[in-house]
Amino acid sequence: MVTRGAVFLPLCHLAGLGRLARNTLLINERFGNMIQIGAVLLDAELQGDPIASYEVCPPDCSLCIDVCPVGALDGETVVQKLCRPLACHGTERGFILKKCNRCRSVCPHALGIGS
Ligand code: B12
Ligand code: SF4
Ligand code: SF4
Repeated sequence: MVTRGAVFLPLCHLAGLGRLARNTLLINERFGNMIQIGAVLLDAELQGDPIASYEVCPPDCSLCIDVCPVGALDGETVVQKLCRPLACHGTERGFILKKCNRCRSVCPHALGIGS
């Protein structure tokens, strides 16, 4: 199982696991964006699910962009330098604290589309 070394979101999209939303996170129809992604490397060829085509972001929704305290989102990407100190805060003792995940929790699809 790997969590680094591959950029998951485009791979997940191509594997049919969901769509990328304006908050730059993957939304799965059933589980929303509250999914932790991992990968297992295999030397077998597997059949992916069809690429997801459901709508994830209503045209007029910008809740995630508006809620970001550091203005890191523009609807297409995230400015890592602005987000990282909040999303991935390192303590003096070497622990990582997630001080912010507002763009994730504010989303009406956080727990699934239509949930
Ligand atoms: C570095 C990293 C960060 C950085 C930078 C984020 C970023 N988007 O680059 C920081 C520290 C800011 C960060 C923050 C957070 N992250 Co983060 N992060 C990662 C990590 C380790 C690598 C991503 C990376 O390399 N980005 C660098 C470049 C490539 O990103 P980019 O140029 O913006 O490209 C992205 C998009 O443009 C798009 N993209 C690019 N090319 C293409 C092509 C196609 C065809 C498509 C469809 C898409 C696409 O996907 C790219 C990858 O994100 C991944 C895990 C992984 N191994 O992938 C988790 C990951 C993306 N993070 C995750 C999460 C949950 C968060 C936070 C919510 C953490 C929190 N506080 O709880 C915040 C959210 C901030 C946000 N709105 O994005 C989850 C997302 C789960 C999901 N449902 O989507 C992941 C997948 C971790 C996991 N194991 O589940 N993260
Ligand atoms: S995790 Fe917080 S700081 Fe980072 S993009 Fe989301 S709302 Fe902005
Ligand atoms: S808050 Fe609105 S714009 Fe942002 S990801 Fe969720 S549905 Fe899309």
